[in-house]
Formats: sequence, structure tokens, C-alpha cells
Amino acid sequence: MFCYQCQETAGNKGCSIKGVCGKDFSSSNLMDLLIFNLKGISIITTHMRRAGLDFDKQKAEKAVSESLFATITNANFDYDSIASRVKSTFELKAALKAEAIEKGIKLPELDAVHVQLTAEEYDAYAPKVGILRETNEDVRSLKELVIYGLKGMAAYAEHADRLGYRDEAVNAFMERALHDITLGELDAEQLTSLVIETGSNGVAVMALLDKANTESYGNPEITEVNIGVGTRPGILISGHDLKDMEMLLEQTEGTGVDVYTHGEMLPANYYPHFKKYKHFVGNYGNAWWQQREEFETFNGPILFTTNCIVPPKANASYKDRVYTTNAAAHPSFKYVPTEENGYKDFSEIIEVAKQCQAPTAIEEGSIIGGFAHHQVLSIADQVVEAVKSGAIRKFIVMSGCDGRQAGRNYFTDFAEQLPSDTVILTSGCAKFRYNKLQLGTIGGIPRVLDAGQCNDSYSLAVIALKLKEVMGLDDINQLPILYNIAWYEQKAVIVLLALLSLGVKNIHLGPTLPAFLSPNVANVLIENFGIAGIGTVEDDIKNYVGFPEEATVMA
Ligand code: FSO
Ligand code: SF4
Repeated sequence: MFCYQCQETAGNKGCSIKGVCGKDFSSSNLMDLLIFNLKGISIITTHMRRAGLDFDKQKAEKAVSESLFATITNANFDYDSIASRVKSTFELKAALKAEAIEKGIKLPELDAVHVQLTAEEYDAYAPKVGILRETNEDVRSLKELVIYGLKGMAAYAEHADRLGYRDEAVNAFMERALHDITLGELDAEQLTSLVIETGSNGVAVMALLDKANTESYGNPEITEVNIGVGTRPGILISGHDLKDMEMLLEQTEGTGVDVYTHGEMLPANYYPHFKKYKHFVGNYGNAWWQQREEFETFNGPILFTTNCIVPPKANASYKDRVYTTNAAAHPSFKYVPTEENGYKDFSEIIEVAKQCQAPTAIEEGSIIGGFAHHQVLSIADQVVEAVKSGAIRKFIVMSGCDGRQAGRNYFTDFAEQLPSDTVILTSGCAKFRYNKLQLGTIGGIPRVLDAGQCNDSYSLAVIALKLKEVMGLDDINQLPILYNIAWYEQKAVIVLLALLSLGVKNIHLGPTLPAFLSPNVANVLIENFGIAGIGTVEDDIKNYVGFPEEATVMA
């Protein structure tokens, strides 16, 4: 096994014995085998697309995006679940290959296209197709950067698809990108272009998901979210899938069971469609990595619709009341399947909840959020006026993910110590490092504006582009915005690539730079895009934000 796709990778180099996340050796190898099959499928489909052939494109697209999603950090820890995806992708690959050959396509002589294995052969073959097979570390770095971006894209494409929104161009791009990196014909410059093209497709898929979410559930609006508890039993829903949120709220209505959001599901509280449910109480807990403690005190069942799962300890009291669905799975948890028509039956979870005690309060009061693009643009005049008058001197985009590393206190301290004429724009689970601080308001505008989930970083880009237009600027980088992004897993990678593709420069990335960036690739990003790490809170505020009385220096 070798995996270095997330920020917590061992020694900031790579996990090679067991994942820091808890992923075991065999499952990690099996995920490499799954990606190997996706590459083979994508080579075949890209050839068929280029020849203008008619085939079941949606089936292939679904297999590619679902399986990419299943390999994302903290989504799937279940060997059997990955093995069954490996099996079905071998079958699909064989069927597509036969169809392509029959229709006169000449396929390249590559193992990814032609190798077929039985389940007994998986473990022995999988180590041959790992990341380290690519021996040139710069080429490996660029290829993996593309693959991690695709994993993030796949997650967002899946959420949109479940709401009935698809963009064939995005799915075809995912296949073409896998085709290109596997054929090995691209030089470093072409691979770098592919990285940026991945970012552009990231913008497209986030726009698609934004459309899917807002057309289905309304535009997020400013909302005070209760973080205390009620007196009835509850179900905690975690992850990012709003379709699951909808089905859970519908099925729990009138049952005497309440619903609470957890982690990245917090922004569901901002959508008009969900707010109408009286038994939707609020949010319980914090970012994903605190779940081992918070699930104990929640007392009721928990439903994971996506990552981030932390494998439970052997003696965890909550183990028997956790459920997963979609690409998420863990051998200790029960799995809720999706029926043919997309429906999920949550009745077992509801019955379990009825036997549980109400959640134990761990916090009280409320937090505010719902500052996605529609809401912020509705007060654009107020915002622009505050910028022009100098009341708001700078916006700091602090999107991304939270994680366990001690160094992440940086983000709390940074938020706390920012001068009072700055406003934080946030999205993703990174927000839990500072969304409960009392940072006050500027002319009625809260100093932390939460746009939503990590994919709602798209909203922040829309806001920035609008501000650029309203303020008559030529370049997005002339805006008084500093980007200080926290990253953890591959959705943050696609968010980063999306920002780069939009021309955003001088992004600070922490708490560490990705291990998968080789020194040369890191240099390309530093030289061309001004990407930088983080320093001390004091230095970073002094150097990139300044204090009101000092001259402002944009990073
Ligand atoms: Fe967080 Fe996990 Fe949304 Fe990620 S819960 S870390 S970037 O899955 O997806 O922000
Ligand atoms: Fe290690 Fe992260 Fe990969 Fe898990 S996802 S095995 S922690 S690099």
C-alpha cells in the first residue's frame, strides 16, 4: 500500500503500512485496483466517444464517478464493498471492450484495458498497480493531482446526479482525463494544463451542484441554527448529500423522532425547503474528527451519507447505531441501500431512534450561517458600501476542511486575531475552527459569513466575481481578498484547482502543503500561481492582512 492523498498522510510523506485515517493495507491496495479498472474503462469509453459511437454512456459514467467517490478519504473502509466494486468494474470493462472491438475500435495494448482477474487474484495483483508504479516523481505528482481533483469532482457530480442534474461534459472529461494520464503520452507541460482543465471542470460541477441544490431546496438564507438539543430522541445525519436529508426529514415527520445535522450537513439548516420541518431541530457537534466523543453523547442513530467517517473504537457504545449509505461504508456499520427509483428506506433507523434517549446537550445557543451567493448578492450594495467606506478593509476566504493535526489551532488563532475590520468568508468543515467565536459584526454584517458545504466554495467565487464587476476591477486578484485555505481531503483539492482555473493567485494553503506535490511541481505552483504555505499567525496577519493603521499589502 502507498497512499498520500490526504493532509494527514504518515510523516507528510505517505501511508505504507496502515492509513492514519484507519484504512487497512488490503483495502488501500484494492482501491488502487479499482482506479486501475476505472482507467481501463475510461480509455475504452474515450475511444468510443471519439469515434462517435452510441453506447450506454451513463452506465460507464456512473461506474466511474461512484467508484472514484468510494476511494475518497474517510468514505469507505469496507474491503468487501470495494471488492464488489472491483468485480463490477471488471465486468463492465470486459463488456465495453467487447462492444468497442465489435464496432471496429482498435484499443491500446495496456494492462488497464485488458487485464481481467478473479476475486482470488485481487490481493496478489493489486500491489502492481499502486501509485509508486510511476517512477518519475514529478509525473506521478501531476497525475495524482489530477486524480485527486477527479475524486472531488466525482463526489459533487454524484450529489447533483441524485437530484436529477447531470452534465455529460463533466463526466466525459473525467474519463478523458483518466485516459490521458494512463496512456502516458503527455509531457509535464501538458499534464500541468490538464491539472488546470480539471479545475475548470471543477467549477462546472460545483455550478451544477449549486443549481441542483438551490432549484430543489431554495436559495440558502441567513439562518440562526440551534446548537442545543430537544427532549425527544433524534437521528443525526452527517455528510453532504441533501437528497438523503430530504428523504430522512420526510420519513421522520410525525414519528416523534427529531433530526439533527452533523459536520458538513450543517448547511442543510439554511435551505428554505428543510426549514419548514418542525422536527428538524438544528446541528449537533462539530467537525468530523470529533465524532468519537460526540456520537457517544448523541445517544441516537447516526446516518453517514458520505465521508468523513472515523472508524469507531472496538468498545464504542454507538457502533450498533451507525448507518451508512451511498459510497460510504464501514464493516462495523449497517448499510442502507438505494432502491431502483432512488428511494431509501430509513424505517429501521427510525425504529432504533425511538428506543434511544434524547441527545445529551454538549452546547447551547445558536450559530448563524446561510451566506451563499444569492443571499450575499442581495446585500451587495451594503457590502460594496462597507468596502468603499473602509469599514470592511479585507475579506479573508478561509474555506476548506478541518482535521486532527495540532497545527490546525492556527486557523482558530488566525480568525481570532484578525483585525476587526476584516470579514471571514468560509465554507466546508474548516469553519468549525472559528464559527463559534464571538467575532462581532461590521455594520450589521457578521464577521464570519458561512456559505455552506465545501462545494459551496463556488458561492464564494461567484461573490468575488460579482464584487470585481461591481467595483469595476479588471482582475479578480485586485479585490481586497486574501485566501487562506485549510485542506484535508480530495474535495479540497478540486476546490483549490477550481480557484486556480479562475485565475485566483497567492492562495495560502495549510496546515501543510500536500505530500503528493513533488518539489518541482510545488515550485511550478509557487511560481505560476503564488501558492504558499502558512507561517505563524502573527507573521501572516502582519504580512498579508496588515493592521488598520498600516499600509495594506496583498499577498
Ligand atoms: Fe469536510 Fe470530510 Fe466537505 Fe471533506 S467532512 S473534510 S473536503 O469530507 O468534504 O469539508
Ligand atoms: Fe493515509 Fe490519508 Fe491515504 Fe488514509 S487517505 S491512507 S490517512 S494518505
